[in-house]
Amino acid sequence: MDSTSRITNRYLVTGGCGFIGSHLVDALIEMGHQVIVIDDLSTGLRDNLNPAASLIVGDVTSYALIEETMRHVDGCFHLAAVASVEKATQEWVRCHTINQTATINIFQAASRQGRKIPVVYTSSAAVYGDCPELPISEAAPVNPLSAYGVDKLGCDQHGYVAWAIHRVPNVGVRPFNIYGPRQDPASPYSGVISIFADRMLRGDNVIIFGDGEQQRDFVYVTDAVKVFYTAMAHLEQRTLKGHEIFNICTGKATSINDLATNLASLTGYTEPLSHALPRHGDIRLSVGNPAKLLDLLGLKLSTGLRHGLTETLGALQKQPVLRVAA
Ligand code: NAD
Ligand code: UD2
Repeated sequence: MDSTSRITNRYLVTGGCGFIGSHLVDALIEMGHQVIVIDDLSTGLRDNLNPAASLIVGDVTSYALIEETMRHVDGCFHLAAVASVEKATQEWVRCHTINQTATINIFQAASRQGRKIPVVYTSSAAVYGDCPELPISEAAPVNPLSAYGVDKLGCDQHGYVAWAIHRVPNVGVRPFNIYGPRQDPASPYSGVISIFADRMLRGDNVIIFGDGEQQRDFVYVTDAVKVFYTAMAHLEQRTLKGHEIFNICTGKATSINDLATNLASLTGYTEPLSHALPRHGDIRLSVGNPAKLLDLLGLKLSTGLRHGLTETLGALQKQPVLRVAA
């Protein structure tokens, strides 16, 4: 499956109305594939979804729904989750069901079709916790610091079982910090870039949790989705082992203080930046090693932070609510 392929496949994308999922759906449709989305619209938006995709408004924790839908597809990209570390702390049991049990639903349904359905599912860099090895490779020790990270690690372990026992070929991707258009700035649980960008454009107060010297590896969303569909292509061509894990990262570290300074210069924001207590379970240094992405998938995620921030700001400024506020 690549942009030059003439084969049309039908894919299930869970969470396809969300931030990353909707960009993945765009890319799949652009390549000529058919897409069915399951999304409960809890954080995703109908408006994010490419009109060529079919939407089932439903819950990935429903096994019956997943099994029925899986009958009609050639492959599955599983992104639906509660993506906020903070929210998964507050709603522990509910988020466990969505973030881990639903992934087992996907694997079991994929194993029960006539042909085993390949799955690319979404783990997270949160599985590494405060990792002693920097930059963090996929072989680094795992030590999640939050319920969210524990559940994502559980997905990886079930991914192993899905192949080793049930012969479902699968890849787990561990995104570091993804940003770009459609990351909802209105939610307090959104990513730091969309929150800071939105608040600076409005002239509102920006809060840095902790001293701001925590570091993140920021990846532009259209780079991130390349990893999903390239991994699927390799599963289909059987050029990977039946269970593999890939970081989605650039290898470049940016502190939250530097991010704020960068965004302030792009938006002309001159207000002083406030600080508040660090978040519970906040990882100090999160920077990935992209070597395996290059070695096995031939991918280098190269959109520079400044370019990505400029694109993100441009998209935010086009949103109607901001035009009214301006
Ligand atoms: P998002 O909140 O925009 O997307 C998640 C989507 O899943 C939303 O459309 C939401 O409505 C849907 N969803 C949630 N619960 C559901 C349920 N029970 N049934 C059906 N649909 C449901 O978040 P995102 O940033 O696009 O995250 C996508 C995936 O990537 C998630 O698995 C997340 O954990 C993972 N991830 C994201 C990042 C990041 O930096 N954004 C980093 C690491 C991992
Ligand atoms: C991101 C993902 C999460 C997970 C993890 C992987 C989002 C929303 N979450 O969590 O799904 O996979 O990466 O490790 O993308 N911050 C501020 N001020 C704010 C908001 C955030 O200082 O207003 C800080 C925050 O304390 C953290 C950093 O910015 O140190 C990044 O926060 P985030 O919520 O964007 O993402 P993170 O790394 O907690």
